[in-house]
Amino acid sequence: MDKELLRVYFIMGSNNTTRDPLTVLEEALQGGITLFQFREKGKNALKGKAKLDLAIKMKRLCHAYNIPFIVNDEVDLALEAKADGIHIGQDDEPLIHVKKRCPENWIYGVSATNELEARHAVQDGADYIGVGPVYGTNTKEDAKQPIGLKGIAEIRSIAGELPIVAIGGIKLGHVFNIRKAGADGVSVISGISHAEKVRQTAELFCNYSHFTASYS
Ligand code: TZP
Ligand code: MG
Repeated sequence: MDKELLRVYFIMGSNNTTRDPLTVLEEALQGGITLFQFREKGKNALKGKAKLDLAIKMKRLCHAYNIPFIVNDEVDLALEAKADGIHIGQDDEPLIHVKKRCPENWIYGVSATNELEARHAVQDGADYIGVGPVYGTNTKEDAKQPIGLKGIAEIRSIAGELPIVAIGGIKLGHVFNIRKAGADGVSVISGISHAEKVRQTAELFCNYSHFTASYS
């Protein structure tokens, strides 16, 4: 995959905002996010048809802005919504199984917290690795201990040329150091979805991440 897609990877489900999730997504798209992941889980998450309907609406919105639409964890939902890719965690169906029942041209992302998990993701043919949590986060209830910038740098050296994106507690002020530590971009939930001005905040994440890339 083109690692530029990871520059500002926005992730959201309906419970990551008190506003209309489609409005929030559209503002983030207007701000220039480069990839989107639908992550509908946790308290008050939608189920069944309501979840699929929102996924399809979000995919259409992403496509109107030429941005790929990725689904978190749920392979069947990703297939039904005709997504562009899937992101799986360490507790989900293994990547090699997932790849057998999904299109070859999809984007396949895997989460890794340490070097061993990163090594497996590379061996299993991930297109990118989501690395974290880098900082503390309130968004994911079962988040592991933060790995910091050092954790990013360690996984960068394992991943070789494979694109990596940092996740977990990322705010605008972190972007420079995260890129310097070797990540190709930032994955952000609350830093964008809870922002008072979503479009402007997404735009700033894009500018900061772009600036760091050209500086380093
Ligand atoms: N995986 C590791 S941390 C995290 C996920 C899904 C949550 C990130 O959310 P936020 O609000 O950007 O800290
Ligand atoms: Mg998962």
